[in-house]
Amino acid sequence: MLDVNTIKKNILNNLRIIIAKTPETATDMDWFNAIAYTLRRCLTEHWMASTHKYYQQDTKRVYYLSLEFLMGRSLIKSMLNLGIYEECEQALEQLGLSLDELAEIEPEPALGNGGLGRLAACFLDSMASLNLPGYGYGIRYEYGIFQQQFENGYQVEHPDNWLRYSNPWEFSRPEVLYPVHFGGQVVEYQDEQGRKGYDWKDTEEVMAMAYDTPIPGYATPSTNNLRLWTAKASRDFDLQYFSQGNYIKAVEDKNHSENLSKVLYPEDTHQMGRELRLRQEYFFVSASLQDIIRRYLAKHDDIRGLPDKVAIQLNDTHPALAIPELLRFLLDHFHLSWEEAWELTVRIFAYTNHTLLPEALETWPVWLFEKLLPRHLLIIYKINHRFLKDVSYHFPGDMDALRRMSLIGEEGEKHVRMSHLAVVGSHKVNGVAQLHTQLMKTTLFADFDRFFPGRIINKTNGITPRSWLHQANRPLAQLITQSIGQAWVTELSHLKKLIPLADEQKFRSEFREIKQNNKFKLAAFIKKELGLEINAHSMFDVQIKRIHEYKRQLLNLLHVITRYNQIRANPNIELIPRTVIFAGKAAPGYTIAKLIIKLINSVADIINHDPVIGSRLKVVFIPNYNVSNAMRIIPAADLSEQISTAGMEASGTGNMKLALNGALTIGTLDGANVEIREEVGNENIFIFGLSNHGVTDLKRRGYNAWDYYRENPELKQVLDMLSSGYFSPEAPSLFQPIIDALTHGNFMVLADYADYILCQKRVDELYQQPEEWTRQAILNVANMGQFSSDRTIKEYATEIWDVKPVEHQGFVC
Ligand code: 26W
Repeated sequence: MLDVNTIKKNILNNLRIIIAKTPETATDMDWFNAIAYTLRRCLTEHWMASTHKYYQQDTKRVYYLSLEFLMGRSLIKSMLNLGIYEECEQALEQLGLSLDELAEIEPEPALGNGGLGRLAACFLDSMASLNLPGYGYGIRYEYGIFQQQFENGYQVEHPDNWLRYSNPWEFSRPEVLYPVHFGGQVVEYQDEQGRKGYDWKDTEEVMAMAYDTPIPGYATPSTNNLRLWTAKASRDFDLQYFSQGNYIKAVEDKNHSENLSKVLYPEDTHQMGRELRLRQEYFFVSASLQDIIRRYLAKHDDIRGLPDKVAIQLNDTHPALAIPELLRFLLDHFHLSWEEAWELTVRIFAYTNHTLLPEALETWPVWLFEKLLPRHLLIIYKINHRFLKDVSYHFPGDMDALRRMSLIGEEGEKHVRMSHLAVVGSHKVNGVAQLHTQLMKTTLFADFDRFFPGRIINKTNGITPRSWLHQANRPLAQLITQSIGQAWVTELSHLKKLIPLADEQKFRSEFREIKQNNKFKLAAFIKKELGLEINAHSMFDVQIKRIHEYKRQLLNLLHVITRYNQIRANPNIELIPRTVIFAGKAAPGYTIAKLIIKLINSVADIINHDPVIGSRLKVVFIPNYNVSNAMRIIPAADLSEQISTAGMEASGTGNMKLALNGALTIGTLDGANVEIREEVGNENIFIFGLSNHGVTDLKRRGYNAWDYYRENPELKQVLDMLSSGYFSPEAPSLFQPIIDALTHGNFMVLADYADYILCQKRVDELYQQPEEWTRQAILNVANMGQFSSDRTIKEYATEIWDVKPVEHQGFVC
């Protein structure tokens, strides 16, 4: 294990030898890199030992294919996982450096939009920590999710050039290079034995080059690999123009191919149908499969054994092209029969669904497939043909079932339904929370559940306690460790031992003091970044997530305005002071979501400057929500807003992070909230609003928003203020589209308003009793064991992947 002196020596050495600077001339970035290289050396030792072990033991491996990985920063995480955080802190102190300040230098790799990408990062952490041989595969986008700034209250997107100062955690692998083909045509031929075959030719070629990032487990030498692909122009391609003497054209085309991995698409929950996106999907899937098969064949000669050594998880449908791509390899390169190839494929793949929203379901026009991936289209047709034959055999005469279940949709322009492809080509399909899975089985995939009984299963999401408590909330982590030992970091169910402590006054006051300190820290950050003074003793009421109508930031805002009106109507009213904190990005093309941001900022502007209101109510929108900001905000939250329209949030994972850090939840019975309530008990959570059944019923009966408007004077007042331009005096009709969305929309905001306001009253009442509030907050922490991603990953490993942990020897360094 590294001691303080060795760490110091290594840092100084790295500064000289790798960075070529002296301590006198080193910038903060230089110091950061020198420290990163010190840690990296140790990570690499473990990494190579792990890789060696996997080869030696010829273990089955799992490959997590995801177009998004929201990893967050690595510096502190590496120190904690290696168990040398204190040593590093001391070493830096002796060098006259501050770890906290240097950690802020690291650009955050933000290669994801939100929940789906962050889940992938938590899963990688759990796989490594559980000693499972799990590899991530994705794209090394040159630009991650855009950086959000506000100009005049409007969201403005800026490019996220995260690689500008190079990235000390990655290893480029110029030798790991695969060709990926697009376009061309398919020619049918017969071989000498008279068997039919297909030749995909005249294609354009792009090269995929690997970059590897070690993923260390916690308190184990087990270290896995995240392999991200970058697009490189193919040599062949260049030569064609060079040989014609057209140098400039050759260079232009090089750019064209390399654009493939340029930028992450910033839409979640809205499929845009852009050609470049489909190219990205195929690019990373094809390179990953070539790599997986190469690794397998290095040790085995019979491709038929592949499912014994390989499990592939599809993170949503974005990598679903892996199914026809594997079939193509097996058929066209290994010349297996269709039956054999299909059997292997289904045994290898499993698919996770993350959303039921129809606008988020991926479909691609058949013409685009024909143009980019003609061989894959033929394969998909064949899968479909055989599948529908089976369906008509099992459901004779049910023509409508055939239409509904087909991999090809015929409404409008003919399109490939990626979710149907993923369901048919996988042996297991999972939802991400109980309610979500149940809805998958009864609505979106009802036909498939009948046809493939037992294929659709639930795997409730989880979060890694290493990032979301041990790292993000060091003081609380320390208090917990002092009280119940440190086993909770890898066995989160141990938190149950905190239950009796909730009744001890001393523990409660220590717990409360930590929360208060976290709030002071967040208040200082807000002051520094936004110049806004907030009352750190007020209730921190937090809603942090992508801006989306179904997540209902607007419902939260209607409550804020209602409170504002209450204070204005009765300036001496004694109300629990609140600071309502928002953070989240809107997709650049999602007009109404962007207007919601503007509205929050406009409301904040009026409320925060109203002298009548004082410190009783403040609204803060923290810009550029990302993993680093989440780690600042979550430990300071008192109240967690999880208020989506019931049935619409697949799971949510922010709900788990906030509860794990001692916030109480106000929420609807949606996603994992349902299970959080089961764990913490109905008396320790604020549930309000329509249930999923309530929503469906109301939709069936007909939802008339204006009824709620007419019948509720408080609501009427709020909506009238919005439509009369109270919050936008310079442009009175600015927020009219929001009124329209609220009154015509599908999200039942007004139907839940009254109950939400009542529920918020109960929140206030409880907050007035700090001892009882703290007791409930502790019980929330104590009962979050279920939501560790370790639990989730163990379930995947046994019920879907059939992979087992690998024994490791002790730490190498
Ligand atoms: C094709 C455009 C697109 C891109 C991303 C559509 C949909 C997505 C994701 C599936 C959206 C997403 O991140 N879903 C979230 O997944 C989390 C992890 O399972 C859940 O906790 C969230 O409830 C769900 O919204």
